[in-house]
Amino acid sequence: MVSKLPPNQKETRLFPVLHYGSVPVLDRQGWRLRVFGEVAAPMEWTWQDLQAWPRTDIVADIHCVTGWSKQETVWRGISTRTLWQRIQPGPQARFVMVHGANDFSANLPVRDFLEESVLLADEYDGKPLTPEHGGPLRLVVPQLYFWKSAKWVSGIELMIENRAGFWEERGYHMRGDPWQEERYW
Ligand SMILES: Nc1nc2c(c(=O)[nH]1)N[C@H]1C(S)=C(S)[C@@H](COP(=O)(O)O)O[C@H]1N2
Ligand SMILES: [Mo]
Repeated sequence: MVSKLPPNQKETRLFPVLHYGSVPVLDRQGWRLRVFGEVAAPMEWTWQDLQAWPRTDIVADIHCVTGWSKQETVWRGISTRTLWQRIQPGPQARFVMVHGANDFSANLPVRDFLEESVLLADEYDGKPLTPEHGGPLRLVVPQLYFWKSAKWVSGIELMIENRAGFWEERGYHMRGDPWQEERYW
């Protein structure tokens, strides 16, 4: 059965590739995931380190603010809740800035970041995530417009106060709930 779409979205069966700038070439050897900001101690992990972490599978509909939605996309990766257990978040951390390549960033409330189905995904549809879709690692936040799902993630910054990310600075919504049509602000 096909689920309902948020207002003013159309289903696509393709998987459009959308981003600012060019696809970065990231080798897994030199890659690092850093957590910094409002944490007891900044931390970082190599690609090798992350291989020992448990994986979670999700099936989710994704919604791009430009109007396409793709239903039942299949992802595997690390639950943001797993990451959260491995860091020491400051008691005042309320927002997260996810940093990707080409100075991309996206801000979201900690509550959205820690929703059950939010992943740091390294597989799409049973295969390693391709560079154009954000490989080696991207965020997938199915409950918000897809621009919050930063590709080529290398950093996660915990924040006390909210701050606008890349598209948010250019007028996109600070939260981006597709069911409320939070496109711009
Ligand atoms: N690093 C980075 N991540 C990004 C973007 C970007 O420009 N840079 N664009 C966002 C937008 S607007 C969308 S719709 C999705 C598209 O992901 P896809 O190319 O895998 O469909 O990536 C999001 N993540
Ligand atoms: Mo988008």
